[in-house]
Order: sequence, then structure tokens, then C-alpha cells
Amino acid sequence: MHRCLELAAIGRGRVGNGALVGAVLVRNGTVIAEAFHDSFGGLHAERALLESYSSVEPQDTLYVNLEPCCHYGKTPPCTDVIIQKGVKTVVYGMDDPDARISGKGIKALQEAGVIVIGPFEQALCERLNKGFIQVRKKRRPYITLKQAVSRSGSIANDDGSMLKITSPEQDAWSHCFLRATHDAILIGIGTVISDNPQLNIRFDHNPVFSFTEGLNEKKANLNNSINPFRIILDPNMKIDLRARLISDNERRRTILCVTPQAAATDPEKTAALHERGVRMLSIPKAGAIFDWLALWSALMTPCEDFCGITSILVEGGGKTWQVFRSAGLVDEDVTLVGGS
Ligand code: AOF
Ligand code: ZN
Repeated sequence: MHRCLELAAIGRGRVGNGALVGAVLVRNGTVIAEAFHDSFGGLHAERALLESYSSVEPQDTLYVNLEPCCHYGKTPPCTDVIIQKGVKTVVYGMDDPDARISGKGIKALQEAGVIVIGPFEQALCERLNKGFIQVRKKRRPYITLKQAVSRSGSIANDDGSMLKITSPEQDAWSHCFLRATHDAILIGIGTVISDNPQLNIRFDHNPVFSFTEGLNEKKANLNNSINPFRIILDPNMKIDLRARLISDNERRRTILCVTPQAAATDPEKTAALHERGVRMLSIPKAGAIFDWLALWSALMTPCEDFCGITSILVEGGGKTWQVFRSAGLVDEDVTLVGGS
């Protein structure tokens, strides 16, 4: 199951608003085949494995971190291929929260005489798919708030400029355990102006953590990781065209949220941003802040080459944290306390 989770985690950034799923076939205690869900709309993990591995034997056990699906979606049901290929035992990690499945996948397998064991390592499995679960159950992304404060309680210098608070070790931890475990990083325009950040995954300091929380034995594999999307809340489109987030090589993975009025008021800037490939979302306001439902809908719904996201790390600044906290939108609150 741990191997399933490691494989599944490679799907982050590739499967859009879908589930992160890995599958492993074991014979007499040895892994003989493995696969994972590697793209939005692509083959599910179990099907990818079983379609490429033809000689399943009765003593083999299929491990998968999510209940196998039993619906016709973008691909046919995984339960069908499991039954057809003669798999006799399935160990699964967690129930599928998708209403089309939830329990029906297990039932279909059992009715066909397959032995189904699970949920197994449920907490770890649910942790990896926290965003997918949240989107299916609450219709909004999973939101983690990350804050760094100095021991004296400051978050910035007195003039508002950036104060380096965290140590290189803390940065490595937050890049591995926070940035690499969310689909997107979100900041307010104030932080773009004060810090001009890059918001990507960098390891200047000895990366010893796995991307799958709880499984520390493997080193982070940078080759497999995709940087999270970068979301900027900029209702009045104040962004400077020289800002790194909309100028660097990954600007196509920047999502700039502005109001329809702001976009209409400055058509030249809007056109320049479009031309660069920055993803522009036009979101109406509800009172002083964006209409959350409109924002979630735009972020979760696949559209053209955008396949949707399921989890967001809110990195600042003070005003943005406050907005998320007072709206009751925080699923997890992480504070890193700096040394001085
Ligand atoms: C599995 N194995 O590898 C995945 C599953 O739109 P579709 O057809 O891709 O179906 C998406 C749903 O299928 C998704 O909401 C989740 O419930 C399940 N994903 N199931 O057995 C997989 N990725
Ligand atoms: Zn499936």
C-alpha cells in the first residue's frame, strides 16, 4: 500500500481534479507489476496495470489505495477489468467519496467472488487524497494556511518589506510537505508587490522528505514533481507586468483572479497578460471579497487545457490569511516559528 501511495503521488499536477491512485500486483510477497493514474482522463491505475500485465494468477493480490471504480466515466469500470483478468484478492486503502462509486465498487467485486480486504492504511490514503475528498464532499478545494512568524511575532519588516523568518531546514520542510502536497499556492496581490515571490518547489537544503507525508523512507524525487499552480488574488488588477509570477518560464501555471470590471477597465494590460499565457479568471465580488462559490467553481472545473485543482496552500500575506480565517475556509493551519 505504501508503494501504491508513492506511485499515486507522482500523479499530482497531472490528474487535475481527479484522484491520485497507484496500483501494485503482488505474488508470493513480491511486487510483479505496478502502475498509477498518470493523466486527467487517462487510464485508471488498476486498468493501466492489468491491461499491460496479462498473466495474472489466482494467488496474486492487487493493492490499490482507492476503492476501484464501477462506473462508466472517461474510461470503463476498473471492477470489470479486475474481474475479467481473474484477480481473486484486492486490498484497497479507502472508500471512494465519489457518489457514483462509494461502496458500489467493493460490492461489485464481492458479488463476482473477489475477496476484498480494507480499508487498509486508510489515514495515509485519505491524507494523500485530501483535496480529491474535499472536492467530492464539500465542492471546494482543501485549504491549508501557512504562516511564518518570528519569535517576536512579526510577519514583515516595519515598512512592509519581506522579512526572512524561516531557516533553510524549515524551508525544505515546507517545500516538501506543504508546497509539493498541494495543487496550487495562493497569495494576495500585496505579497506579490512586497516579496515578488516565485512560489515554486526548491530544495536548497538537503531534501530528505518524501512527497507522501508519513512515508519518510524515500527521498524526494525532484524529477517526478510538477510545480503547483500559482494563484494570485488581485481584484483590481494591480499586478506589475514585471512581477516574476507572470514573467518567468512557468507563467502559464499562474492563475490571476481579477474582477470583470478591472479586466474591462485596462484592456491593454489584460491583452498583455493573455498574450503571455497567464491564466486569467474573471471572478465577481460578493461584498468586499471575491464570490467564493464562483472562485471555487472556476478553479475546480476543467476547461480547455486546464484540468482543475483540488487543494490550495494559502501562503499570505496577513490580509489574505485574515480573509480565509474569517470566512471559515481553513482546513489546516500551519505556523512556522522563526529563530529570531
Ligand atoms: C479508480 N482508479 O485510478 C482512479 C479512480 O472521470 P473518470 O472516468 O476518470 O472517473 C473519475 C472518478 O473515478 C473519480 O472521481 C474517482 O472516483 C475515480 N478515480 N478510480 O478505480 C483510479 N483515478
Ligand atoms: Zn477506475
